[in-house]
Amino acid sequence: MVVFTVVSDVHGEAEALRGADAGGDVFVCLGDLILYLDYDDPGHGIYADLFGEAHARAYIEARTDGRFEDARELSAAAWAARGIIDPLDRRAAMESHIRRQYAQMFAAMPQPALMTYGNVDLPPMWEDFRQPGHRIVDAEVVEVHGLRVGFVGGGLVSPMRTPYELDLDAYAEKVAALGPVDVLFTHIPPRRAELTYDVVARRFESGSQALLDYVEEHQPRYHLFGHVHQPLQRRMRIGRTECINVGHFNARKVPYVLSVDTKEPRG
Ligand SMILES: [Mn+2]
Repeated sequence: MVVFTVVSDVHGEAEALRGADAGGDVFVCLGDLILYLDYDDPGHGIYADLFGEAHARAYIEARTDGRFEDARELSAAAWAARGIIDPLDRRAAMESHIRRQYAQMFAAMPQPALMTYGNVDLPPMWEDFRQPGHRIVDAEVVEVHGLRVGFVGGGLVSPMRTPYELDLDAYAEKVAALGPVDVLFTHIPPRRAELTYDVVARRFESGSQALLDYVEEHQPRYHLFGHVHQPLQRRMRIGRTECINVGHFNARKVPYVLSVDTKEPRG
């Protein structure tokens, strides 16, 4: 038996992250470490730090309504109001806030940990902040107590324009690189409405057809993912595969715990 403790969508929740590996054998983080906007508490996050809470509220409202053009205009106005006009200066200001968050997140991240990227992550920056016990795995299979455990990080292109979004082909290539596994860990779910619909945001989030095809073909025992903060269903069965959303760690503050029998034969 091996016990996985799994977090996803940590979004700045450093305090609860510290010690989140307690009681498990293997700690797994499925990404989204950064908090740009806090939909539950608009006073938190990089946008509020940069532009104030009122701006963060208006920006969240525009995005929630699907008014992405309005949201971009709000941002442009907020930068201008701060006197930061040059795109390079904007980038530098944003980057210093992101780096400050990453420093906190990686300091709190348990070690050892197996980690993959979310769509709200900047992969190149992880290299600057990872600690010796942080193993970053993406489009890769790791052997854990005799189990084949696969990882695919990142999200898919979306109107939200989050920082790590892949086109469908690039994502499918990463999935295809795995081959059969016992346990699959990804940031985004397979493309099934029950798993991708967010009942609070009232919209479909990204789900991957390539992941759904993979699960149907290879039938891993478990597929764990995050990304959809308030899903219509937290779990569902696809053939023999138990598909589980591990939950929005920023809100729940406890990891998902999965015990896997290591003696059961594969498939
Ligand atoms: Mn996400």
